[in-house]
Order: sequence, then structure tokens, then C-alpha cells
Amino acid sequence: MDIPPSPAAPENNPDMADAAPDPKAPAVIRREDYAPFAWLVPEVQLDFDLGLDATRVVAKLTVVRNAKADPSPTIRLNGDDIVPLGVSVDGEPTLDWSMDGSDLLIPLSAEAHEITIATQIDPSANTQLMGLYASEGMLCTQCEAEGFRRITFFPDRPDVLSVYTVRMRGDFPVLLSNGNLVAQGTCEDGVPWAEWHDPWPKPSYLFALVAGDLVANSDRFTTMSGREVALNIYVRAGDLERTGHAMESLKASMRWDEEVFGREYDLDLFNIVAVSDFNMGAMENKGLNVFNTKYVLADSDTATDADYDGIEGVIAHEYFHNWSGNRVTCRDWFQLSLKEGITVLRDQLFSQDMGSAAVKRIADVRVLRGAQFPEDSGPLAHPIRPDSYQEISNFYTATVYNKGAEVIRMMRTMCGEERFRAGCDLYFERHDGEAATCEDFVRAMEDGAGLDLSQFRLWYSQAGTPKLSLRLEHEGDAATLHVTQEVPPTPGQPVKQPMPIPLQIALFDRNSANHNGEKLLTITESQASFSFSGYPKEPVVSVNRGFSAPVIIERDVAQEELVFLAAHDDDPFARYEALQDLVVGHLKAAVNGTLDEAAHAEGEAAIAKAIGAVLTDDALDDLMRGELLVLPSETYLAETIPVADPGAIHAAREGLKAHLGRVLAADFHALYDRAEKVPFSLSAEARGARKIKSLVLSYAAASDPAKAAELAAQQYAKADNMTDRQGALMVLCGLENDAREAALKDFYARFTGNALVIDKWFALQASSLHPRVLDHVEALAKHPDFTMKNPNRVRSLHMAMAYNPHAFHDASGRGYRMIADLILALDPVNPQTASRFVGQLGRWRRIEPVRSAMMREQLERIAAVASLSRDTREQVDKSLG
Ligand code: B3K
Ligand code: ZN
Repeated sequence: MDIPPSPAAPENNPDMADAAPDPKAPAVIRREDYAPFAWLVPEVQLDFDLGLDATRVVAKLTVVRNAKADPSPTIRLNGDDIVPLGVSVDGEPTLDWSMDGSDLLIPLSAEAHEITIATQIDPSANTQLMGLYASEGMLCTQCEAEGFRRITFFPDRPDVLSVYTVRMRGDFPVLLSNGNLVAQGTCEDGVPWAEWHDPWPKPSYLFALVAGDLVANSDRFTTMSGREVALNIYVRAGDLERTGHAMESLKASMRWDEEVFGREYDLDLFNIVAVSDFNMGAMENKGLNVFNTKYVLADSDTATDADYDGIEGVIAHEYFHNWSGNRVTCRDWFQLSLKEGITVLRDQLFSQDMGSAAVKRIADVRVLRGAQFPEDSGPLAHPIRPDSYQEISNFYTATVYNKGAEVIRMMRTMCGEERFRAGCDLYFERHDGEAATCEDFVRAMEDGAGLDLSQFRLWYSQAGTPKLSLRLEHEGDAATLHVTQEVPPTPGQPVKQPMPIPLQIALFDRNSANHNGEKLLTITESQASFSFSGYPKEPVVSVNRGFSAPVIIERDVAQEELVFLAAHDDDPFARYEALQDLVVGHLKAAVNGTLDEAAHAEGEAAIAKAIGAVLTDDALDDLMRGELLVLPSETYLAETIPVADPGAIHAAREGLKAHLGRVLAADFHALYDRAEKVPFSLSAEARGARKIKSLVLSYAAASDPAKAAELAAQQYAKADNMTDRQGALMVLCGLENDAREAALKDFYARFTGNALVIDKWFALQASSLHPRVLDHVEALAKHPDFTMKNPNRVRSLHMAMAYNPHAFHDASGRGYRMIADLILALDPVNPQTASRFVGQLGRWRRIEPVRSAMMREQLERIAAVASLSRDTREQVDKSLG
């Protein structure tokens, strides 16, 4: 539970019993306070008179008393930054309404009414990018979670489901909304109009409208029952040629969801619109997904292989929401993981099937460890189903999304694919058309998949990453694995109960390097022991295979066992993990100063042997080889140390990279030479070759900068695709030489006008290992192409810097100051994006004292500003609290 700083319930806190509520303290919304809304809104009709600077909205709501809720003499309609220009009830204009804060209250006496409300908004002034806003001459909406209330007054909560009819007129060639186009034409004054109708009842957060001068890549899809669906991806005219991959990804997602989850699309039309100004990746509005251009546009000159993967995954994610999110939505925002956890799992499984399952699993675990583990061990830790919030936008987190996906993946591991499918089928069947809860999902899994999840429910309510300590005992022919588990305290949850942890293991015979099958152990207590007979020799244990549980494993394991597993484990994740453990163990000891010279050399030698084997193992494909060659990140290393010294971690990791680059130079370069000969294509082989080239360059940059600069400059000059070009420029950016300046200049000139590629130009410089990276970031913030109004640009520059430990944790504290300055400047413009930066400073308790004090000081500087948004205020107060 994430207890906010404002008043805890007086009964739980005797000191507060008599205290008057602080009027300035933001309201805390609690899960336990859920009550159904007093009114149903079966139908909504919206009329828009669209303009970039002034849009008039007339909303007609049919409201009926909700027999399942406590009766109310008024209806409360949420608003944010809007005023009612006129209110009618049952066709009669009325002044009998009042405002409560930003909400509109209208007294209603009968069982059913029709309410009409007029509002006017200025989309161009909407820099928050929530509600209806203007982006480069077009209009678009973002309503999740609470943006609809910035368009019109409405019960803006996900459990109020309505059928929408939308009419709009405006001087834009393309006018889109959810559902099906009913009619369109031109008004007498020559202005285009259109009417849309969405037959599926939906909450307001799924409403969308787009108006602009757009062109479409159009295609068709025939569903499994033979229905024809028209598909369109709308972009600006110049971007049309870069929509092919997105369209292929969409069709593949539609087919996959039918085949794997039995889910069919349910409208005759599916539209996607790409927009450059967007707070996140994309949004699953019913029948009208709105996307950040970053997750739509790609060709080989401008997008990397990682960009292609990102598009495939996000297109799938948003499409999959049509069932897991839209057909079955959330009762309240505490249930966010109900739709996000399952949908992330669905997109992960899809991408596993589209490419290399092993590589995708490793990448997903890397994201979890890099983003979610730090969240779970810091001041913003919360369970996947939080108990309270001040600003819901702060809860679109790696915990709700990625840990949420891991929790459902564990259910799948425990029951197997077939039973998991039966559980999902039951969930969709039971709750179709409803606003459901996490508990509904768990029950459907119990009933449909036959799992007993009574104890497992703790995964929904307890925050913190469980730690397992393992010890193997060997006697006679029996091997016994002793396991203890501990779930660390988190804010508001000082004491935890043991959780059920499904741990996939295998016991390897040292001589044959074989095992006799995987075993799934479920640890349900604080301590457990599992015995296995038939092992006259002590086996080598491979644990948490496939990352079967999102936990931290601590075990005393000999270096040679890790080397053994790194070479022989048949589970690709476990093989990767063995190498990571080997490196983490060595670097932690190096940072802690517990290695004498001999032990240091021994550690390096063991790692070099294991990495050397990876370089030369012909059985590995290059994509997997590439994964194995990525050293654990500095963030992940810091996470494994109670109080970390980022400077020491950086030095130790770079030192190891340099050592490996030196002693394995011949193998690295042989690999590079081979990879260089593979011509460009999107095949796995060619993608693998590109991944290898960039990795070799980065090892070379640490061990032999001059050689690296020469190779990178050559690669840059010869590049016929963005992956090679970016890989080369990334390495050059970290080095001090003329080639760096020349390549940066060339890159900028070559791609001027392509915002997504110019984003890369900013990001590469901000994430570089260059000693003057902070000077570069400071200068770039003054570059004419930098703007705080475009979230992609801010992420490219400041987010890239904040997640570059070498820059952010600069010993002078300048990185912290720059991020605090950014938060303060961005907060009034776009609070959602600003508050996303706070978490980095919020890590102060886990950082060595000198830096820690400086981080805290910056948080205090932010906290002292009275006018902070609710978003930033909540994160800053919790980070200090
Ligand atoms: N559901 C949206 C996220 C909305 C975020 C609002 N702050 C995208 C997604 O998860 O698919
Ligand atoms: Zn989602």
C-alpha cells in the first residue's frame, strides 16, 4: 500500500483524531471507498463545432437512476478547466445548478432525464495534452484516465458505460470518432461534417475524436467468422510510405488474437491515427486508436530494429485492449492492472511468437529489472492493485503494467497454456460488457483454469519484490534445496506475508551437462525444503528458469557453476541469467572493495572465459548472442546493493568492459568482420548481425577508443540503415574526436525535418558516455529544435539524461539540479510528463550519502513550490516522506 503524506484515517492514527483537515492537502482517493454511481448514462450525444483555438461542445446525456446505487437528489458531473455555458434539463434551459470545485451539480427529481450542457474549449492552449488538444494543425483527444472531463461535464469514471453518437463539423478533410461512420457531408457554408456511432457501450476514457488533414494507408482484414474489417492508418501526407510495418503488425495481431485467445474484432472499421504530440505510446480508444508517431512510422533509413519491435508490440498491445480493456473494462482505476497486466502479457506472448521467444523474454525481464524493481524498492512502491492515490496518472507504472503481466504469467505457468486459455475464456464470457475488478479475473482463473488462488491474491495486495535465498545440501544421493523467502517492507506495508512463488528449476549432471526434466516448485511459506533423490554427485541447479517468478534470488553459488550454466543451460533465459549473475557477483565485490588483486583477476578471467564461449559458440544465433553479451545495467547493479555508489559502479562496469574488449579483441573483431558481410534485410540473421556490430563497437570503445572511433566512423559512413547508423553514432557520441562532430553534423543535416530521427539525435547525445555530456545536454536544451511542448523531445533529451547514470549521477550534483530545473519548468506545461522525472531523484535513500544529500536537496527545492501540479506534488511528497 502506498500511503500518501496527507491524513491517514484518524482511527488508524490517534495523533490525527482531532486535527482539522488541511485544505491544501490533495484529496486521497481510496479503493475501499468505491461506490457505484447514482445514475446510469445509457446514451450520449456529442456535437462538436471544431476549431483549433475554439471548439464548442454540446453534450446530451440520457440519465436514468441506478437501482444498484444509493439514490441521490443531484447528479455530479466531473469537469476540469471548463465552465458550463448553458445547461438544460429535459429540453428546458435551467440555472438550477451549482459548482463544487470543478464539478457540476444538477438537482434531478425523476427517474430519468435528458441533460444538455454546452462548453467551449481552446485546444491550442491545451499543453497538458489531456482532453481535446491541437497538434501541428490537427485536433485529437486523449481521455484516459480523466481527460474527458476537460471536454465536457460527465461522470468521468470507468464504470459508467454509454453508447456514443458523435457529430462534428470543422474545416478539416478528415473527421473521425469511435465506431462506424454513419454519414458525412458538407454544410451550406462549405464546412465538412461527419456523424459517427459506436454501438458498443464504453466508458468516457475510451472516447476519441480526430480532425485533420490526413491520409490513410488502407487495407482489409477478414475475421475468423468471415466479417470484413476496413483498416486505416492515418498519418500526414509525407509519412504514408512509413506505415507498412504498422499495418502488417496490425493484421498479425488480429490473426494472433483469434488463434491464441479466440478473440475476434467486433466493428467493421479499425482506425489508427498517428500524432506527434502525445504523452505516452498509444491509446486504445474503441475503433480509433491514437498513437504516438514513434509507434507507427518506420522505414529502414529512419527506424532501428528496436523501433520496428516497439511498433509491433505497441500496435498489438492497443489492438488486444479491444477485448482486455474495452469489451471488459475496469470498475475503477485501482483495477488498472486488470486491463494493463493482461494486455502486456498478451503483447509479450505475441512478440515471442513473432520473433525469438528467448530474446523477447530476456528483453522483458531486463525492462522489469531496470524499471520495476527500482520502483518496488523505493518510496513510490505500490502493489499492482494500489489502495490509494492522489493523481491516477502517477499509477501508469512499471508495477501496474509489467509486474501486473508477470503476476498473470505466473498463473499461466502454474496451470499451463490450455487451462490458462480456459480461464481467460471464462473471464471474457462472464464479464463481457462489464466494468470488472482484479478479483473478477482471479475468480475466473480459479473457476476456469482450476487454480486455487487464495494465497496468490497477495500478489495483488502486497508491494515489494520478494527475495528468495537458496541453499543446496547434498548427502548420499539426495539433493535438498532449502529456500527462504522474504518480502521487504514498503511504504505503508511494514510487515508482509509469504507469497506463493512458482519456481521452475532443473538439476544438471555435471559430467553429461544434462538434466532429467524441469520441476515446478511452489514456495508458499517463509521457509521450505525440497528433496530430490538419484543424485550421487552434487547437481548444478538452474533456478527461476524462464524467469518463472518476478523475484530476486540470492544464493551462494560457485563461479564455476555459473560458468557451467552459462555454457550448458538449455533454458535460454537461465543461460543468460548465469552470465548476468557471474558479472553481477564480480562487479558487486569489485565495488564493495572485497576483492584482492588475485580474486579480481580470477573473476575477470571467469567472465572472459564465459563471454569468450558466447563469442565463438556456433550453435547460438546472433540475436541471442547479442543478449548474452549485454552486461547488467548500472541501474540493475545499483539495485543489488543496499546503498550504491553510482560512480564506483560506473567505473567497475566500464573497467570490466575494457578488460573484456582487450582480452577478447580478436574474437570480437572476427565476429564484427563476419557480421559486416551480412547484407541489410529484416531477417533474424541480418538483425542479429547488426546487433553484434553495435555491441562490438561498444566494447571496443571501452578498450581501444581510437580503434572504436575508426570503426564507428566507417560504419556510420557506410550505413544503409538506421540501426547501423545509430549504433555507430552512439559510440562516437561517447568519444572525444573529430569524427564525433562530423557524424553528428551529418546526421542532423540528413534528417532535418524528421522529428522522430531528430529525437534520436538529441537522445544519443544525452545518453552518451562523453565526459562533458551535461554540457551537451545544457546546450541542446537551448537548441532551436528543442521544445518543452513536445513530450517526445523532452524524453529524448532530459529523460535520456536522467536514465544515463554517468550523467545523472555526476559527482557535482549538476545532473540532479538540471532534472529538478526541468521538472519545475515543465510542470506548468505538462504535469503528467513532469511528474515522470521525480522517481529518479526519489532514489536518494539508496545512493551514497554525498550524492544522496544533493538529490534530496533538489526534491526539497521542488517541494517548496506551492503551485505544483497534483501529479508532481504527490510524487515529490512521497519521495521525501
Ligand atoms: N491505456 C493507455 C495509457 C493511458 C495513460 C494515461 N495517462 C495506453 C495503454 O496502456 O495501452
Ligand atoms: Zn495498455
